[in-house]
Amino acid sequence: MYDLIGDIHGHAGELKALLTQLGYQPGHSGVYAHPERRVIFLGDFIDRGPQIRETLQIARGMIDAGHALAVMGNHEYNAICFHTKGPDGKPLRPHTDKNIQQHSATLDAFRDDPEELDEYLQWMKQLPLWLELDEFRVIHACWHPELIDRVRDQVRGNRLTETFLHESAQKGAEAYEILEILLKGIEKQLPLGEIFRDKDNHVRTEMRIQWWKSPRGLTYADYGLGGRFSSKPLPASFFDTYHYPPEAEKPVFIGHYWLRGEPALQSPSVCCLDYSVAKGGELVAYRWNGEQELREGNFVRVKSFQ
Ligand SMILES: [Mn+2]
Repeated sequence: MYDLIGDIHGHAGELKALLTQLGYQPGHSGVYAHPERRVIFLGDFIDRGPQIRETLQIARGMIDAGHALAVMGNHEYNAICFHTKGPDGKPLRPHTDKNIQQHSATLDAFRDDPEELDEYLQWMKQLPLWLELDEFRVIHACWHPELIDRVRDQVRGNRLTETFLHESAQKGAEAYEILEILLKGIEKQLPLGEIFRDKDNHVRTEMRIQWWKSPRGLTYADYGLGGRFSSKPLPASFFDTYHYPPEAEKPVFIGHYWLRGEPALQSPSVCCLDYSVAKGGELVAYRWNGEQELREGNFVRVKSFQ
């Protein structure tokens, strides 16, 4: 049986508290383990938080010892690109002020040991982009069967190859567009004149969407994520947008969306476990006991120590 754990972002204290609450205990080697259960981490181990090295140490220790699995988050992907040079000698992710700032907590955490960071980056590179188990699916931001098939065809599996990584860093390339969706979610361009303000009050013309809902009959407010949207109905041009059916044969677990408040299912078949521990929220797990129908009673939570 599995316990799925959402985005940690360097909050190792909360991670240890959550593991303890779930019945995992550190063994002789200090690796957390449970006699009957394994953890699945949903990605985004790094950036933002105060204990990034310890978070990586705990997660990697559990994975290496067979007590956990994990998928890659967009922060791991960004870090890999930040520290990998292209054929022109420039980093795949430009070292702009914004990109440095987003990654600064991790850079600071490894300031005195760049070799250790290097080793973790190699480890991050081989994290699967998704997991398909017999009973459920796991991905950081968006389960999209057609795009997953395309990646699988190109990389012959579920992990980044050097070729795919380099292609994915070229804006506009197929690999770029695919990884954007799988690791960051689906964004839709709004019709002309339709704008909204995000949480930082910036005017935006693209809306991140709730891909677990069919857009037909919904308003912008029903369908958008991460902002205050109008209560006007969505235009017909949105109706053919991909959605994961609520009656899908397998549930999907995701992280990524900085949710707040009382944990709840996104749909009968989609469960997001990112409750913003790095912004004063909670670190949340879903305790999966073999059920095909997800239950809201199965969330386990630890409040942010901030
Ligand atoms: Mn994320």
